[in-house]
This record gives sequence, C-alpha cells and structure tokens, in this order.
Amino acid sequence: MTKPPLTLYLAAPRGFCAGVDRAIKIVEMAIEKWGAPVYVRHEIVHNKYVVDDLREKGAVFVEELTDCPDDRPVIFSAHGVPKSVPEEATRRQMVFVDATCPLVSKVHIEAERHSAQGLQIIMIGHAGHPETIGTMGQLPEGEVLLVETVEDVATVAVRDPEKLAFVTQTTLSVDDTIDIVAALQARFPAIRGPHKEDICYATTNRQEAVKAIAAHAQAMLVVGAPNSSNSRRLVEVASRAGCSYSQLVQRAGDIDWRALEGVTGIGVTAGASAPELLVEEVIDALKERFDLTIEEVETAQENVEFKVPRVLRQAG
Ligand code: 0CG
Ligand code: SF4
Repeated sequence: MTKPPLTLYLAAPRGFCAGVDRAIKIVEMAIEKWGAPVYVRHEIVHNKYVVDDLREKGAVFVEELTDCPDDRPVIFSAHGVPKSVPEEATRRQMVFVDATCPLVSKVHIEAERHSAQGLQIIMIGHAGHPETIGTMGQLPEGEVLLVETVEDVATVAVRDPEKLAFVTQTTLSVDDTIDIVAALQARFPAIRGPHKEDICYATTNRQEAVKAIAAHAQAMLVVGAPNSSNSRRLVEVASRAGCSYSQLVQRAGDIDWRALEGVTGIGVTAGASAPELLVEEVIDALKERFDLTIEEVETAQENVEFKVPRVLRQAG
C-alpha cells in the first residue's frame, strides 16, 4: 500500500531550554555527589519521561518539604518556590540546591525590588501553577495580587492605584499578555513594570516558530505534558494561528491518527521540558504511516546556557 504524502514542518527552536537543561543536570550531579536518594520537591520539570528517568537514577519526587527526611539533600524544581521553602529547609539544617531557572529568579528579585519601594505587585499568571505560587510567595500575603485575564484587571482590588508594579509568569502566551498589560496600563496609568513582560526567550521563540509553521500546516503536534504551561500555550498559539487541528502529545502513542486523515502539512514542536528523544519518536511514528518530507522551520537561534550552582561544581 502506498503511503499518503505529508510535509512535516519541524519547529526550531523546540524542546529543552537552558533552564530545563540546568535543572536536570542539577539532579544528576546531586545524585553523583551525594548518592541516592536525592529528594526533589515537585517534578523538576513538567515531563513524565524526564521524571521517570531521574527516578531510575535515584531521585525521589515529593510535593512538599514535609515529605523529605532532614538528612538527605533536596532540590527545588525549575519553576521556583515560595520563600518559606528554603527558610524551612534552613531551619531543618537540610542540604538543599535550588534549581529555579535564573529567569524565574530574576522575576522574584524584580517583585522584591518593587515591594521594597512601597509598591504592591500585580502578577499576571495562572492560578495554582507552581511558578505563580513561587513568585507570589516571595512576598507576604496580600502584597502580590493575581490576574489571569483582561476581565480580572477590571475587578482587581488594589491598595493604592498610584503605587503598583506588575510582573508575569515566564511561560504565558505572548499575545494574551500584551492585552492584559495594556488593560493594566489603561486602568492604572502609574503602574511600573518590565519593558514588555517577563516571558522568557524560550517561551517567546517557541511561540514564534509555531506561528511561522501554522501558515503552512493544517495540523500541529506539540510534544509536552498536560501540566506544562509553556507546552499548552504552544497548542493554543497553533490553533489561533490557523491550524485546524492542534494536539498536545506526551508520546507517539497519544497521536490521534483519525484526526490526521487528509492532512498534507503538519507541524511538530516540543515544549521547553520535552526531550528531543520524544520528538524523534513522534517523527518515526509519522514516517510509518506517511511518505514524509521534513522541512525545518527556523525562526531563531538560541545559545543561552546557565551554570549549575557552585556547590555542584566543586569536587567531592
Ligand atoms: O511551562 P511550565 O512552567 O509549566 O514548566 P515546564 O517544566 O513544562 O517547562 C519549563 C520549566 C521549568
Ligand atoms: Fe527558564 Fe524559560 Fe525554560 Fe522556564 S521556560 S525554565 S523560564 S528558560
């Protein structure tokens, strides 16, 4: 039987960002340095494959510090943690390594700096996401107010409209955030903030590549996890940019083949926490069913790298 032709537009950049790369290295190096088990508070990055692999190597994943013994090292995930977490670890005299992405830490510092100047903070983010909990947790209760949508901006109850600053989650939709920032600036003309928002380079670049592909492809597959904010945003961006079918897949087994019947152009990308191995798995599965032509669509080049904390660079 002849296979139907399909052009696969492969997004570049896609997959691992510098913060994810660093966080995974931190866990691996900690296990090497201190031996197993090394505890990790929350999924180090939002990917089951990565987590299972590290578990195999000796990591134990827990949600709270209360689930860790005092006498084993603990790593905090790339998404960041409220101030209370390292405080508690210090109180218990635990060995801990913070794998918070430096671009998330930068937002933490921004929030603290604004607060020190007497400003109340409005955070644009998703309720319940660990990064939002971590960033809001840099300051006492009530000092950071959350808005998720343009509608929220209309009702947010601030202390003093003249004394405000905003920060954002790093993995938001660039387009949605433009609208929310505009609504904040319209309602609170004195609000301070970053030049645009705090969305990171990786989130921005992956969304750009998806938009460029959506012009040619009827369908988009995003390799990533359901709890991965940046991956889910890529699915939305593809739909909005014109892909009539856009699906989040954790593994090749998740592909809905019926939805791809008649498709002649498909985009493939991966969230910042999804390993390239899983992208290859998806491409191989497409190859089995289609006569595939692969075109890479590169909209940016990335050369960001973050060092692991010094304690892990030291021998022994
Ligand atoms: O995109 P979010 O913030 O949900 O995180 P994920 O682990 O998927 O990727 C980047 C990081 C940290
Ligand atoms: Fe850092 Fe951005 Fe990667 Fe999050 S998605 S870990 S903020 S580089």
